[in-house]
Amino acid sequence: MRIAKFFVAIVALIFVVGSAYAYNGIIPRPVEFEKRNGVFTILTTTKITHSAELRSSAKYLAEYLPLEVQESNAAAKGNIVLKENKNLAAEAYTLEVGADGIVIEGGSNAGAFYGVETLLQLLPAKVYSKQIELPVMLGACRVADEPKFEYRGFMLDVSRTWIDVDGVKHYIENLAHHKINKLHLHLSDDEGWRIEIKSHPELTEVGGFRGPGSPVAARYGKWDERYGGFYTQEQMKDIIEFAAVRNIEIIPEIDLPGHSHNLARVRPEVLCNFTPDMESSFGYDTRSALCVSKEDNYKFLEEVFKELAELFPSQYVHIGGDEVVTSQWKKCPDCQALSKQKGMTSGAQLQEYFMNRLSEYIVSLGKVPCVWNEAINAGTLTKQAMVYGWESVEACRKATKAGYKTIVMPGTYFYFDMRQSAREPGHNWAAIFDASKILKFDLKEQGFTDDEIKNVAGIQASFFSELYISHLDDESDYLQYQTYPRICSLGELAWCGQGAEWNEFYLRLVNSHYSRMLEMGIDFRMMPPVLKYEDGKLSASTDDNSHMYYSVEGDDGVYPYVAPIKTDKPQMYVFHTELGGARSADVAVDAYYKMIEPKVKITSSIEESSNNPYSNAEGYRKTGRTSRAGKNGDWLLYEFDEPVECRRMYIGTGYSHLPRLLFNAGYVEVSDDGETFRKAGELYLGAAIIDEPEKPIKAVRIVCTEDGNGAENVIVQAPKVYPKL
Ligand code: TNX
Repeated sequence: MRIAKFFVAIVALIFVVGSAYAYNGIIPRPVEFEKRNGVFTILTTTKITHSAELRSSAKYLAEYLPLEVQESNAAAKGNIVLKENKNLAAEAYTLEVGADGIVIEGGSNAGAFYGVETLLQLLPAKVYSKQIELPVMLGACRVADEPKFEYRGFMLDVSRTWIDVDGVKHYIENLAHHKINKLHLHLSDDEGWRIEIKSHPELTEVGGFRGPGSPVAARYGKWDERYGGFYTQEQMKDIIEFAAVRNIEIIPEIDLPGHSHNLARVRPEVLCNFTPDMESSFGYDTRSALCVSKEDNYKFLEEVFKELAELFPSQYVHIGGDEVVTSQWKKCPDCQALSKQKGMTSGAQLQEYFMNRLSEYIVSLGKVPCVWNEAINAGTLTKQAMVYGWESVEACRKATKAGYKTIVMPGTYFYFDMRQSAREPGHNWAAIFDASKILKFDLKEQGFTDDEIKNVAGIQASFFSELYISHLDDESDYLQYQTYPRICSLGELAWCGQGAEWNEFYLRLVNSHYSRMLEMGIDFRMMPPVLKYEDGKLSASTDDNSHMYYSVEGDDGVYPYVAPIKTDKPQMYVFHTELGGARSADVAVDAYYKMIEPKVKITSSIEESSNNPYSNAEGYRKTGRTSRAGKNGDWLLYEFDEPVECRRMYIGTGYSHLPRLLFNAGYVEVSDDGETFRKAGELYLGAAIIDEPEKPIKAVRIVCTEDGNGAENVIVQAPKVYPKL
């Protein structure tokens, strides 16, 4: 046993020493990297010289290195020289660091830009703070590099959670450091319209905000405040320019004809011609899909897209097409008449009629219409459209097979709103995965044939932000925590065409890239510490030079972890690591997470839904639902057969991971005899946590204090009961 362990340690050591400096820790790894003898010293007098075409990349470099920039074709010694080399592909570059200077040759300004990005990675991480002090010494080397995918994208949902101009710019800056070259902005959704349209100012003036005072109900948090924002066209031009300097193209999306609840609240005339049943939502019209039979809708959308096509230089315009509630069209006599007249038999065909009409218009503007993968389900969508495959690998393959140019981004590998391990925040509908899984994505291994691969236009990841808004006050930034280092893996995969072996990549990440990200101002996620309980001692370890901390159940303190903890109750301890703004998830031994399921009866002032009775939640496996939204004075009562002794009880409305379909506001009451109740706190995001109750709990009641919430009903969760440790 001992010998085996020793052997493993030696092999690991050889591995570490052998590969710690693979590619000099560059991410994404370059095609060729050769270390050479000698050094070059960048002095305060060193100049950046460039040919005329490369001015933008030269000036960009000077943002990071405080050096004079000079336009010149003479390759003077001792300088950093940027020149164009037409023999290289547009985004390809070579970078040579020699005793005489640094030469970057780019196929175009874009290639030179990536040469500059690689040069930054060769410098001390401090360079990313834009405050590096010269002189700086640099080891000689030669890099030759080019990307495999022309389209290396990332999508940011600025609708559910508003991200302002500076936030987007900061994000763009860091995407560029990872050699991503497309930023797809999800500019509209049910919860907000984020881009100014001059011919229809109401879209942003009204639809840019939700909550009190807006026809659009609050959602996912910030219930008591007017919440939102939008980009004026001037601001967007500024973002587009900022991105262009960093070789990033901004692709706008207006999500249609579904996900349009916001638009429908601002312009109710876009909806279908029937009066919906609004009893359960107290008169609030929750419909989200545009009517496809109204000519005025096409006229309106043409006005919108005409402005967008002029504003965004990108060749792509995304028109959405996901998750349309087609049942709305079934109730609309006009949509039904259209369907009949065209000989259609399904909602999918009606959707494609809509997408085709819009696509035709987009094409007439000289742009490529882009759609989510559902938009080809009926098989009638124009082949001029480009498909974004998100639902599954199969959906991506289906699009490529049908002959569509396709952006491959199945949620199982590329949705960075998925949680990174079982107990971290995030969605889980597609998968639970961390940065290591993305590197394993391989088109061939996923079954794509050579012909299908020809239609793969690129790779993209996305961050949908419905969970972001309720995390805004967290210490570390949720967006960055969810997306880094997963974006490091995305950059590696999209640039190199294939991922890397995780252990090798992880060394580049930990040994070189963590410190770069800290200087970039990224609050990234680190791998959780590994816990071991042996011989009455609980120990924690990490492999990334981070600092370990622990807390003890029932005690508010957080303590640095310095040595194994002697204890017979390892389940009392929760650990995490920190490094600057970076953080790992919390971890404890399994017993800490154990829950009990005491027999409970759930009743309410609101009638239960017949499909989802409250007994679902009593069974601890599924959720129940009310038959309508909650109003002031409504209550849910949880009565236990026997008083429950526990250290914590969580009673929640809404999804457990997503604040939706809940009591927006209210309080919780506890009883130890089932008769008399005392207030035990306010609801937070629809839920109550009762910590360290003094006596066993016989019953809990949550009381709603706000009318309606723009939803049709309320989800009733099973209680979560944590036993005493
Ligand atoms: C699916 S992806 C959606 C989004 C959600 C996301 C959550 C897509 C085209 N539609 O509306 O935010 O899942 O992961």
